[in-house]
Formats: sequence, structure tokens, C-alpha cells
Amino acid sequence: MFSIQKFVDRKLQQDGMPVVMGVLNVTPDSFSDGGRFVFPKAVEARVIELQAGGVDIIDVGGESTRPGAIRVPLSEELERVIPVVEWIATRFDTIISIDTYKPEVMREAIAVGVKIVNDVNALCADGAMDVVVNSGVSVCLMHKKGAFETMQDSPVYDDVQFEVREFLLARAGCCERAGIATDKIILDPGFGFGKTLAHNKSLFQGLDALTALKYPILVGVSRKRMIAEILSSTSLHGRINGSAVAAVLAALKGVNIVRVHDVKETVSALKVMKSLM
Ligand code: 8Y4
Repeated sequence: MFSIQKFVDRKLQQDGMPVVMGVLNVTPDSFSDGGRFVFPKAVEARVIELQAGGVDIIDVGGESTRPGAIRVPLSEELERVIPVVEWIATRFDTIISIDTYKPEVMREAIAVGVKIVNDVNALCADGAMDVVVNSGVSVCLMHKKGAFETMQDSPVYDDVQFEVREFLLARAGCCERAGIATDKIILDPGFGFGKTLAHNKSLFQGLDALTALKYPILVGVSRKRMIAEILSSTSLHGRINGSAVAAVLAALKGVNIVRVHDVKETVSALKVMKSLM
């Protein structure tokens, strides 16, 4: 059975760099011209782009978890992501993760080939933990503060590094007691999820304390508002370059998995890092 710990260890040993998780958004607005969902052509093109860029894990998501995004009913999320997961799994041997917090979506996605559940809600939904325990897949537990709708309304922490680390270790402990193997748990500080730029900076600086733990660490900063805020620019070009720099810095801090939109650019940056460091 697939173990994310073994996967990241092998990647580091063979290529000297972290695992690259590429984002595959399956939402009508990301793949259509005016609301009409286009499959498989647009999805196929994106998967081929991710493959050509050197992706290790494809993260399939059908509901935007951005602050203020519209929630998607279960039936629609299933209709969006399950055919896509099945399609990728039958054509490529790339590891697939499913970005969802809904146990029903997890279960159906696992049935068609998903090996990692990427849950921004850290398996807190009723039944979510059971699905992962019973299927033996790996899981990414992410920290977020507050509910999706309100998490960016001036979040406050006493000590953001401490609070995030304690939350993640508590969730990992819960998962292990429920029967999830240690080598199948990924931790993620959740950049931008209930955090100001100052919180995100503090968490990034404190990444060493997370990578010293026994779990693989995943970082997702790609194209996020924190990058735009640092650059005082929302241009795509700036966000792509800024994100690649952040991925390299995360790798130098020992981060095992980077979740990115721009796989080709990230892999190039990591190759330069590996060669020169
Ligand atoms: C432009 C495009 C600007 C996308 C912002 C965004 C994480 C995650 C997301 C993360 C893990 C996003 C699903 C937010 N972020 N999963 N998911 N870690 N594990 N925003 O940081 O990409 S969605």
C-alpha cells in the first residue's frame, strides 16, 4: 500500500528535492467559456501540462475553499471530480490526491484510485476520519483558523507558530489512535487560511520546527494573496516568480511537499537550488 513517507523519502534520495503536488481545479469557471463544463478536453490539456512539467502528485479539487467562495453541493462536487480522478488513474501512474473535506467525496475518489486525501478541514467532518482509517490511504491534515467564510476577518493568535503546531500534533495523535499509520500522515500549516501576512511570515520562518517532526510537511503558498501582498502586485507573472522562490525557500527549510499551480516553473527553480546548494 502507498505510503507518503516512503514516497517523499525516495524523491529526496533520488532527486534531492521535495515532491511537487500540482493543482488541478475542476470547477466550471476554471474549465469553461461561460459556465459550461468542458470535459475531458480542458482537463486532459491541464493533466498533460502537469505531467510535462514534472508533477509527482496531482491534487484534484472540485470546490473552491478560498475565503468567500461559493459552496458546492455534494452531488455536484461528485459529478465534477470522480470522472476526472477515474480518467487520470486509468491513463497515468501519477499519484492522485483529492482536495475535499466531505467523507462521501473521499470514499468515491478512493474507490477510483486516489491515494491521498488532502483535507483543509483536517478530517474534522463527521465520518471523514473513518473513511481514511478504513481505506488505508494517506492524509494531509491542514491547519485553518475559523470557518471558511469568516477566517480572513482579522484572525488573532497569541503565538501563531505554537498554536498551529499544537493543533497539527493533536490531529495527528487523533488519527494515529483511530488507526492511521504514522507514515501516512502529512502536516500542513495552511498558509492563508485564517492568517494575516504577518502570521504567514511567522509560520514560514518557523517551518524548521515543523520539518523537525516525524511527519512529512506540505506547504501551499502558490499564487496566494500573501505573495501578491509582498510584491504589492497582483500580476500573474509576479505571483509565479514569487511562488517559485517561496517553494525553493520551503525546500531549503526541509519541507517535503510543495503544492503549486506552476509545476514547470517550480521544478526549474528546485533544479537550480539542488545544483547550486
Ligand atoms: C490563486 C489561486 C490564489 C489559488 C489563491 C489560491 C492549500 C490547500 C488550498 C494549502 C493544502 C489556494 C486545497 C487555496 N490551499 N491544501 N488547498 N494546503 N494541503 N488559493 O495551502 O490555492 S486552496
